[in-house]
Amino acid sequence: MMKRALISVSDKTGIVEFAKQLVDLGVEIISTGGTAKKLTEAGVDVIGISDVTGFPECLDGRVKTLHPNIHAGLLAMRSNDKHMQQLEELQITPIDLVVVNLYPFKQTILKEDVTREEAIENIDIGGPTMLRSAAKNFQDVAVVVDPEDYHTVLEEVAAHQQVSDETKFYLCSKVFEHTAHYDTLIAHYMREQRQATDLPEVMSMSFEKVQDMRYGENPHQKAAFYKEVSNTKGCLTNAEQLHGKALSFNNINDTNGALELLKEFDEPTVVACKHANPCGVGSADSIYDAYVKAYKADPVSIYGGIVVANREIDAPTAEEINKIFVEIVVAPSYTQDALAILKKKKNIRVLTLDNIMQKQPDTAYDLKKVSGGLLVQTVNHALLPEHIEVVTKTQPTKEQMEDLKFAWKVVKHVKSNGIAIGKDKMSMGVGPGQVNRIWACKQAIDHAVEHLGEDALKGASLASDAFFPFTDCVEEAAKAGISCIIQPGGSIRDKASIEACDKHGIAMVFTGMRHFKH
Ligand code: 93A
Repeated sequence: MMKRALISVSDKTGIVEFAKQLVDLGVEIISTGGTAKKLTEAGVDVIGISDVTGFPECLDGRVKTLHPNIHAGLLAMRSNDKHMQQLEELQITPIDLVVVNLYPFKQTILKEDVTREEAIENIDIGGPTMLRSAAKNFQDVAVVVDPEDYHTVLEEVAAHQQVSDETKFYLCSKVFEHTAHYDTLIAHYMREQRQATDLPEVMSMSFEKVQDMRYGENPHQKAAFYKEVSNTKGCLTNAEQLHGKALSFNNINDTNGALELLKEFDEPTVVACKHANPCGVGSADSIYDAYVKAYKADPVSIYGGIVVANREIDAPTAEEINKIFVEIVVAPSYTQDALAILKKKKNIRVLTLDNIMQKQPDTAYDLKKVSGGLLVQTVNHALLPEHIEVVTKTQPTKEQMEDLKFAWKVVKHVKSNGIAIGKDKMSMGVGPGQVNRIWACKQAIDHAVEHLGEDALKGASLASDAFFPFTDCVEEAAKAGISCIIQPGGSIRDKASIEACDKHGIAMVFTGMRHFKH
């Protein structure tokens, strides 16, 4: 039978109504400062917490409920005679229901210009302690951390004068999830405050659900999309969808890949992606020209693909996009006309993303789940080291150097083994995800020849995400007319590759940095 409830909430939504109904059901209510005030003002009878603890709330509220009269009342097992006898001796009344939600730590740290003091003051100590005490004793105590559950509790108490075992257990598991998440946020905040770049002994990151998805990578897999609590500026989790069906699991993964590549470019750029690999990339003075380049680079694969742009999309660009079927478009904004044009197509998904150029902070992690474990690394923000070295007799021209850097940016975001070819700020061919470098190379060349013609590669630049183990890629590049190569170097056969380049008059640059992406 439910006799006594303790209510102490920061988020006071619905609390008056809930408390009133509890009182009507014969439950007596204990409450802390602000909550007690609110309830009393609304005409609800409450017992002040100090009347139970025999102690004033002190230290500006830092100590309100941290008292054995509260915690013994929560932790005593009703089925344990010794426990119940001790409560009697100590004149402590058992508490049957705890309704607590915590100081708004998350909302506080997400505020602009929040001070450390303010954040720390919003670390709730007494609240989680009560939640945990009550949840540990779930067989006897119902514990509510989410206002969404008030309704269920009231219904059950109204019907049976108590909360069912099943509901109590459900509420208990919800509490431990909640307090774990709360503590994780605090731990994460502290790491950020000390700008920690080391990898912690335990990975206690936690994520909040953005949405359930209809299915995962395949229709028979369940899936949901979660977001980090902080550090999400410029991330897809913050995009706003203006048109079309909800994004699927694969849509999100692929769009994320496209955005990561887009963030490498400052000038107006469009990236077209398929299955998280770029199929067309173009940079130009206008977003229209950038799109045309990205399209021309591979007018076949872009079909049903993802297009991301780092400038506002205008009407002419929208008209171009609409000529084919594109699944997703993401841009910082759209002109009204452009949006109206894109919206004409039912099946396109149109999203805006503020801060589209913003990268994650250097303290962010890149996580890869493996069976039974997690691989964690810092994000790959590096592009090129300060000094790169031309290792051949032939030197690249200034324009070729630009092309090399362009191809290098693209290849960084191609699945390994990856090769990317570029010319005049346009990707020409991409060879992604091959188990053998020469295949990636041949594929990139074939790709270019197929879409742009035999002569297109004359004077183009080729980038390889990792070193050439043999001279075969240089030979293929030479046959295709490629004039410059950029690659990390570092193979025991580098000398042979350099000689092959010299033989063909190709300029080659060693970066000393590789960009595997598996
Ligand atoms: O400062 S606390 O960590 N110390 C406590 O003893 C304590 N007891 C409850 N915070 C404490 N609370 C929290 O106060 C609750 O979790 C709740 O969020 C808040 C309600 O305070 P009030 O009723 O004064 O508005």
